[in-house]
Amino acid sequence: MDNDFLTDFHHVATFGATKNNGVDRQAATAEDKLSRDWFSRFTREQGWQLRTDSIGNMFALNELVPGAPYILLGSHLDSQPLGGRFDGAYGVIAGLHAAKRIGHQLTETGVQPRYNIGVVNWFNEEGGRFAPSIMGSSVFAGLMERDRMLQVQDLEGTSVAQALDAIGYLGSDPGPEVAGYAEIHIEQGRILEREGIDLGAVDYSWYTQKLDVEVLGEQSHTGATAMADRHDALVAASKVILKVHDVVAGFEPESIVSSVGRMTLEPNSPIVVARRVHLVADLRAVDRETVVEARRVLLEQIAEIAKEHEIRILVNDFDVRDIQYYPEAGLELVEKVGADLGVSVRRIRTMAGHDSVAMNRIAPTVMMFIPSVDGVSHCEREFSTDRDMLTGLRALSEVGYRMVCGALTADVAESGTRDEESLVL
Ligand code: HGY
Ligand code: MN
Ligand code: MN
Repeated sequence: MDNDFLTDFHHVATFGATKNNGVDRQAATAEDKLSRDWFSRFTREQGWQLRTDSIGNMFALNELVPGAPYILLGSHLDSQPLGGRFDGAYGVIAGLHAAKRIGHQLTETGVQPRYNIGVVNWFNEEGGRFAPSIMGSSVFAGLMERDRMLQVQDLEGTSVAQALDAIGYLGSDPGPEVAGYAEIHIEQGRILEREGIDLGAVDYSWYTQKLDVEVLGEQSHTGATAMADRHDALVAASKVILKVHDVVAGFEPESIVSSVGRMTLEPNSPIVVARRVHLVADLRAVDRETVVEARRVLLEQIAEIAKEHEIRILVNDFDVRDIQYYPEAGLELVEKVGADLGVSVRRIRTMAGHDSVAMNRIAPTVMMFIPSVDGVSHCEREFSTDRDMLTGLRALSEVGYRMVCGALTADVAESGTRDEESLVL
């Protein structure tokens, strides 16, 4: 079974493969279609039901208990541009193989499960082509409005709806009723590797937001316009980019991270002073207060830059994601499974966003990490070992099996509500 997983994992990594061992499989591209078609084939080969909903989320459903809700395992098959082959894809392929193992285990043991088992490939978790990120799972969880997301356009002006329709994955199926969700993912950081730990049990997610910055100067001739007459949007934007980088110096080391990752320039001619620059800044921190204070400092500095260059700079907040705490029962479940499997486990926060952050709002959710070599991600150098992937697959299979049999949800059902004070809703 391990080899089946590894064969599938390394096969899916060929879809959108780049020459430096990465993948470029952005949401609803032809490359994404290849991975979606593979997901569909795998589902049908198992005799499971395949559903695609109206924001392109795909569900592979194995109905064990007629009419019962599903324990969903999953993640996302889309990638960043020139991204890594592990981010997301590992969780979807491990989810499929874990669901297969769970089905076999139930048949062999004759245990009557409480719930059904399903696997999900969420649409556009990455947000590289269509912003915001974590889109498909957020629409599913009711956190983003589906029709608005279907109209979101990429830089070429193609909408989500048009792109999904073009690859044949603009569905209309209802999503499954969910009793619980479990996701396994690469850590995308250095902690597990540095401490030699096999598995991370994610206990909370950092506070994050994006800043949409529009720098509006005046177009003019780079050769004929006097310097005193220029209102150069690119010079002002460059100062904003540096301020976004430098703002973290005002806080505890590694308590906040920030970068501008996207910049578009108009008219982008070598002989024209730029009239407009559009930037997206990503701010994330251990707590809300730190992001709010960093944002306040940046808005002040941006106002000064606008005044100095006699131009307008418009700043809007978006993709704001509050800190979230994963249920204590789920953390204990991962720790118990780790002990039973003889793998080391530690609790760990996530700085990156994940589909589990959305799902944690609507169902008891478990999020696990395996080590990332050198802690890198969203780049072709992203790497995790086969050994660590197989350890994670074993853990996901066991966690999923216990959830299908009622763990986590049974505790939740008996306690009436989830550990509310630990969840920020
Ligand atoms: O937003 C995130 O952190 C994820 O990588 N899309
Ligand atoms: Mn991811
Ligand atoms: Mn990612």
